[in-house]
Formats: sequence, C-alpha cells, structure tokens
Amino acid sequence: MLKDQDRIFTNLYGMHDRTLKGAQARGHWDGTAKMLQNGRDWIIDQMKASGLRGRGGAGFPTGLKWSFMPKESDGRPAYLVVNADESEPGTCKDREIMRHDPHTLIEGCLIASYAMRAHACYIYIRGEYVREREALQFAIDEAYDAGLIGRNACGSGYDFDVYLSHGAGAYICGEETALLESLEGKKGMPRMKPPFPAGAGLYGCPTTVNNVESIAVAPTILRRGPDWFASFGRPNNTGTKLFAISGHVNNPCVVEEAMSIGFEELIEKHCGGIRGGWKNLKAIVPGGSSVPLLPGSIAREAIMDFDWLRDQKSGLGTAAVIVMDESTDIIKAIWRFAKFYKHESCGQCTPCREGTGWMMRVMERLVRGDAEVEEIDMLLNVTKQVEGHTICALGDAAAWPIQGLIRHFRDEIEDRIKHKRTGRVSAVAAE
Ligand code: L3W
Ligand code: SF4
Repeated sequence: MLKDQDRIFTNLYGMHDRTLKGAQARGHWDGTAKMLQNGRDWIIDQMKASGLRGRGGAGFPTGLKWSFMPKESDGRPAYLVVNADESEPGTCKDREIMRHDPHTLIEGCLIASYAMRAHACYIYIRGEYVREREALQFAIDEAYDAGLIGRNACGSGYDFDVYLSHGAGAYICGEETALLESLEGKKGMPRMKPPFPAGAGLYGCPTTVNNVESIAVAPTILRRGPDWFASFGRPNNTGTKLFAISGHVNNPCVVEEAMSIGFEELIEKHCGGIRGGWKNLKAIVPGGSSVPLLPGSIAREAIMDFDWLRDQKSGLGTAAVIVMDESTDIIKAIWRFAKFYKHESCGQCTPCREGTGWMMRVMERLVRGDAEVEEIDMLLNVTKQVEGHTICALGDAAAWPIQGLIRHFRDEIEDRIKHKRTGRVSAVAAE
C-alpha cells in the first residue's frame, strides 16, 4: 500500500486547506522557478523518464505527447488545454483534485505550458462542477496575486495566463477535439484526427490537451524525481494513481494508490470490502463506463493497471471502479450505459448515430428477455461494425461494454430469454 508520505494529493485526506498557504505548507510551489530554469528539454525528459501515462482514459505517454509540440515557434501561439470536463460515468477523481488541491494543478499548468512554449492555458471544466470552478478560480486569483502566474511568473521572466472555461453538460466535449471546438465557441463536435492537436489544435495552433490528473502530478514528479514516481507500479504502468471506487462496496471513496495495486487489496484497504462479502461480488467495471466489465472471478485477481486490464480485454480507463454485487441486474446495468451513449452521441457519423440507438433498443429487449437467442450474436456483430468505424472514441465506448457483457454473461442473457424472465420491465419503461 502507498505510504502517506508518497501521496501527491495529500489534501484529499481531511486537511481541507486548499488555500495557497496550505498548498505551500504541503510543498507545492516550492522551487518552481528553478524547475523552469532547468529548461524545456529537461522538463520533458523528466516526464518521459517518469513513465507517466495520461490519466484521462487512453494512457498515452505524457512526456511523449509534450515532445510533439513544435520546438521552435513558427509564428503561431502554442496552447495547453486542460481537460477538466470529467463526465465519464463513475469518474469523480479530477473533481477531488480541483476541489481540494487546485494549486498543484495550476503549478502543473505553468510547468507544462513552459515546457511547450505556451503562454496561455485554458482549463475546460465540466459545467456541473460549480464548486470546483469556484475553488479553482479562487486558487488562480491567489496565484496571480502572489506573482506565481501572470507576468514574469515565479520571477522566471516567462509570462503565463490561465483561463477557466466551463462546459454546458455535453459528455462529448470531454473528447479532446470536441472540447477545442467548444472552446472556440462552436458546437462540440469531434474533428477527424490526424491532424492531432499538437499540429493543429485550438484556433489551428499547436495545442496539447491533457487530463487534470496528468498535469497535477507533474510538479511532484519534477520535485521528487522521475525515479521516485517510476518506483510505483510495474514497468510501463508507473506512478501513483487516483481510483474512484463506487457501487457495492462498504465505503465508496476516491483514493490515491500505487499503480498496479491488486483489486482485492484496493477494496479491502480503502473500501471496507464488498457489501455482503467477497462471495457476493458479481462484476466490476474497472475504468469508467467505456471499458468492458470483468466478472467477479477475474476481478478478484485483477492488477489495476493499463496493461493487465488490457490483456483481459478491459482497461484502466479513468480508473473509475464500479463494483456490482449479486443483486445487480447486469443486463440492465449495461443497457443503462447504452442509453447514456445514445443520448451523448453528437450524431455526426452514421455508425455511432444509428448504432448507439440500435444497440440501446436491442439491449432494452434483452433486459426484458423479449428477444431471440440468435439476436445476441447479431448485437455483437453490430458492436463490431460500430467499433473502429467512427470519428471519435465514443463509438468504441458504446460498443465495448456490450461486448464485455456478452463475453462474460452470455449465459445470463440466454437464460433470461429462454425463460422469458421479465427482469424489470416496468423500470426500463419508466426510465
Ligand atoms: C500526436 C499521434 N498525438 C495519439 C494523442 C491524442 C490524445 C492522446 C490519446 O480517447 C479514451 C477513449 C475513451 N500524434 C497521437 C497523438 N495522440 N496518437 O494522445 O489519444 P487516443 O486517440 O488514444 O484516445 P482519446 O481520443 O483521447 C480517450 C476513454 O479514454 N475513456 C473516456 C474518458 C472520459 C473522460 C472524461 O470524462 N472527460 O476522460 C475511458 O476509458 O473511451 O478510449 O491526446 O491526441 N500519433
Ligand atoms: Fe459524434 Fe459518435 Fe461520431 Fe464521435 S463517434 S463524432 S460522438 S457521432
């Protein structure tokens, strides 16, 4: 288990002093100017050496992403954009950072922006995060007043501004290019990639989009060294990590742990075990609604990192762990995800626009057992036609949970069809 002294987000655990004074007492904003003086290449090399992989869901190496930004200015400004549009069902880890530890995010924004020659950073925060927006703005104002950001940030000679922008409730604006469209004042619709934002992002300028947690851990990585960060977890899966654990555990929580912690240890140490005991565990969704579920038997053995979960045809995603016990109607749970993706599809590409509605409607019948057994394979086939055939990852995200359900709970679906068990028909109709 991670020791207290190795936690980055110490204010998540009851101290509740998110002011600049409190943040400085915890070691934030210490030696920041010196880090900048070490130079851009040094910062990027340290980040690469730490092995940090993006914490927003895809796990793309952060240092590598920063290195894609142009080394020399071609006349266009460069931007850092922080994706704080945390909307993935089950996910509430970035919320905790912004609520309790906003200064480490702002310090990270300065360091990352400096490394990528960005004089401006936009933090795009989920519209519903009103309290977090207030906390963040308060911290930004404090940082300006203390000369940590703004003109001559930290006395470094570098000018740097942070702007807070808020969304309006669309999940798709968490997709990086839809987010950029929204920031530009347009409808939040994903762009084709390539070009990736590093080549043409905000207003057509070089842009890096990073998740809140990825940026917020950067100052501590530089302060304590990449070897310290890389000492947690397994090769290619390093560092400390916030896990947001919800569902049928005795004590749902957001906790920072070492990457690659075992699922059983995570739940026992921080959540007081599974409701009704381990025999009652039916399934988990290990990384937010976009990743396929795992049945309890595999979950108990799970190593919570990118590679182990990928090898199980699931994923770490946002590390939002949704725990389901035997009382769960697993077919209905996945139908609910399908309904979410249908609602959130931006509709610009046909496989997603049509496929999400189609998948949801078949799932609705499966919940009722009102289907033919052959339709299970037909549904699977449709998920494969959506997966990989859309502009953005929302199509994949809609397909994968259904694939996971069929992979691990086909018997339960068939059983319901065969016995025409009605599930919770009225509940489906009501929702
Ligand atoms: C330059 C290349 N840049 C990739 C960059 C790319 C992006 C990052 C990852 O989806 C996942 C998705 C959801 N040159 C590059 C390059 N990049 N190749 O690297 O890119 P990618 O395409 O692997 O993923 P993505 O489109 O960012 C994100 C999953 O996360 N997810 C959802 C999370 C939801 C939230 C939220 O609530 N806001 O985070 C959970 O699992 O399904 O697979 O920056 O530009 N050659
Ligand atoms: Fe829009 Fe869905 Fe296509 Fe993404 S996959 S661009 S959400 S229609």
